Amino acid sequence: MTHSAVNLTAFSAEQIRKEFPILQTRVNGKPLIYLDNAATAQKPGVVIDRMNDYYRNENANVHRGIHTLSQQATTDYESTRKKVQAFIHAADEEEIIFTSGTTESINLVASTFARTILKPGDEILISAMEHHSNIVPWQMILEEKGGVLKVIPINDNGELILDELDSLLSSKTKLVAVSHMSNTLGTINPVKEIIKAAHEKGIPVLVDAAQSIPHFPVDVQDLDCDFLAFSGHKLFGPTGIGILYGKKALLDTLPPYHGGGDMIKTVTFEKTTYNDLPFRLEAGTPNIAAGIGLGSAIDYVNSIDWKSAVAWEHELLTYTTEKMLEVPGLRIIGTAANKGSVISFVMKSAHASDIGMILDQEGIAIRTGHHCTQPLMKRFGVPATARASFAFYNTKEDADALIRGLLKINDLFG
Ligand code: C6P
Repeated sequence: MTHSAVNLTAFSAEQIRKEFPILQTRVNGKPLIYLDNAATAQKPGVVIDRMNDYYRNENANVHRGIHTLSQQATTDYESTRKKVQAFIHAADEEEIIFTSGTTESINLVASTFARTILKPGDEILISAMEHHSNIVPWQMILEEKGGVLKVIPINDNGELILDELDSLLSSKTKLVAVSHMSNTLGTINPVKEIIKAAHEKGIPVLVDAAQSIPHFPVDVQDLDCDFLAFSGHKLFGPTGIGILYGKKALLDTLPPYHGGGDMIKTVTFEKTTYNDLPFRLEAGTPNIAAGIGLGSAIDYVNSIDWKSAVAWEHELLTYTTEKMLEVPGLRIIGTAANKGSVISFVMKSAHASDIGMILDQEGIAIRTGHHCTQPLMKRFGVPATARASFAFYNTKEDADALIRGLLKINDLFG
């Protein structure tokens, strides 16, 4: 992705951050500096207000009621499906399935698609940098079916070693599941290339877009992915709502996921017939407020200058990386050539949890630990890292405060 053509002076993170109420607050007596966006992003006021408005003025169940409020709630909730379709450029509205988040989206594919097709000895291919959500559901179904998990290795920069892809894609491979952007390393993976290679052998691909979706445009038709999963809460929307995109031809073949209301056409004690897509895969009352909130978050993201936002995050990444490399004893884990705005690091002077605690006293929120990527920690020979992750509302002043905090840690522990 090129960033040079964008006029960054016209993009004002200072202006944008005013729209996020929590970014005006103080933590431990200091102005909040929020650098834990990979865990969850903050929500603009419009999203919070929209959800409040639903509960105050519109609250009703969806898809069921003939009364005005239910009709209104259904229209508003379903409008999010259309917004998501446009946002990721899906060919059909029925390809958008509401779930509770990335984790549930992946589990849905494991419980339906993988459960149907896997035979003993079959393989699922993932990568060495996957989040536990894109490892464990596959392990569970492979254990049940007697299959094998295969892993694309990574180099010391945290980039996939794609030379090995061809030999890893065998006649036994039934699915490839790979992250678009690593939550721990920031690496942006060449998923389009992986999808092309897998498709040449007739193998479908699931993309874990939990981290990519808030940072750059994702076009499912351009990628040609078969499934794609993401969470609303990382896209400046609420928790409890996520998306599974699937190609219609594939989704049509899936058995139901959960049984219950909304996913049926007719029920008798002898036999149940199932609803059409997308409802067949969405049993029970959904998280209506969160669905409506996600629609509002997509409207919000569509209203900002996306190209400049992408470029600004890249600028923040470069700026912060350069300054961090000047901090004595600090090592960055994840130095891929193509990286999103996530920086994992370790320090000689302090353990990751100490780094997190000292920064917290300064009002700076980062994440510490294994980031739900324990195999990746093992690969890099570290028990944990500290991780600063940026969104377009972060500023260079935020980065400067982080660096001051890290230097203070060296003074305290060094
Ligand atoms: N990563 C992080 O701090 P859920 O929890 O379902 O919204 O998302 C799971 C998930 C799946 N894949 C990737 C690449 C992710 O980064 C995450 C969530 C957060 O890194 C919380 S562990």
